Amino acid sequence: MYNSTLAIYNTKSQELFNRAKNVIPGGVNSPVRAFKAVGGNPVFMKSAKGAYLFDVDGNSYVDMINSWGPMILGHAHQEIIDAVQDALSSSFSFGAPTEKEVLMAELICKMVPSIEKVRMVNSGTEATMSAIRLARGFTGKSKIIKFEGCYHGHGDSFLISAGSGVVTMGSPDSAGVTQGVANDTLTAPYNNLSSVKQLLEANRGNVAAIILEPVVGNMGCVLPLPGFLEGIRKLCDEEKVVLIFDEVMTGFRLAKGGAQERLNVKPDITTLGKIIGGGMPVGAYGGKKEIMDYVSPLGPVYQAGTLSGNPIAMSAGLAMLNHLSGNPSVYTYLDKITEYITSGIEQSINSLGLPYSINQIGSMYSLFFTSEKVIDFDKAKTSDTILFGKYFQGMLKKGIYLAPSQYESLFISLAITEEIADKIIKANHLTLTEIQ
Ligand code: HOZ
Repeated sequence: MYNSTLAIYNTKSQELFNRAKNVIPGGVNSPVRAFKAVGGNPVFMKSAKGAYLFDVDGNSYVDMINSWGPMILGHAHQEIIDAVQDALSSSFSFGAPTEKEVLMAELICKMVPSIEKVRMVNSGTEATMSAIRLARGFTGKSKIIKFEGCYHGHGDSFLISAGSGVVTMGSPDSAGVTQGVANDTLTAPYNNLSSVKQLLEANRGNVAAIILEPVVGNMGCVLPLPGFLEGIRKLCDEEKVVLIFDEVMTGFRLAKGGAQERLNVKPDITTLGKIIGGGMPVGAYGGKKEIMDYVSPLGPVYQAGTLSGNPIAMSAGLAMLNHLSGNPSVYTYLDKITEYITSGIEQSINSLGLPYSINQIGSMYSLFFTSEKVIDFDKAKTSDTILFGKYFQGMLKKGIYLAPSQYESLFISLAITEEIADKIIKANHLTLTEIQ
């Protein structure tokens, strides 16, 4: 049977990682998974159910990342399995329109009212790349403003002062991005309205879009200060700039209608991913009709995809969104259980007199190894990442699987019961005691 007493070294995971390194760059298909920021070797997973991950060596872990967000109901939820199984025998892809795509678009527009029309794509990266092309096509302007430490996938335009894996790997400005592309990306510190004003003034008439995570998950979890999102909305209206909320992480997670519903600020375009696919590779971008009608075949902005609207992915996503829209108590529970966990951790921090801080909203949170209040990228970077690595390893040994980087948010799922939350709090307390 599975156990939580880990034999992390000389394991099947180690063996697989060694083989993987010969044939996959860094042994992984997404950089943060290589554990470079936390030491040790990645754990190779075999299966997952509910709140638990099971690795190839027979160890179990409470999952605190949930596939970086999508598994909000917990793993292998029966409603998603049934929907996918039901779809399988009707073929995996048509490259032609289906009813499920219509149902999906109708449901998204209902759940996120700022979206009047939506286009399905295959990942969050595709959604953000397409959204800025659309904003440029719609406005006829070329520059965009993004925020330091925000991450919008790996499109060239976004790999400037980027968070997530790029900062984890120490290269927030990626090699391979041309100077021309970099020149069109302006950056401002998050939560700093006056620097956005300055950028708009200095580039008047040239800024097509401002893109941001309304709640950041990619420099760890960072919340907008009161008035920040409202201020950005007002500036966009005054300067005729398209406001894009990247809700790939927060969409359907912080509320049925995402961060924009919870924080009551509406963007012109929203990008979505993760939860929208129920665990399958799906993304979407949508917004005001007048903007979305610029997308081909109606308008001049080209964007296409062989697997876009894939029937299996639509089935998984529809089951997920139907569950969330039909059960509003999901969000009350997620808020309550996450607050229970973070207040337990806070108690440990206070009782041990440690200089750490926690940011939390809904079912997203981060424990930062710094005494600074983390409101932007500079503050996030004051965290002691060596200590974070020890914390990560300590938690892993106790059967708790965290994001292997200080610069990522944790995502709590509905499968976390109070009993499991107590286990997480206890492991935190023991680990924080050990690593001092
Ligand atoms: N950079 C991604 C999360 N912000 C990591 C995705 C992954 O490794 O699966």
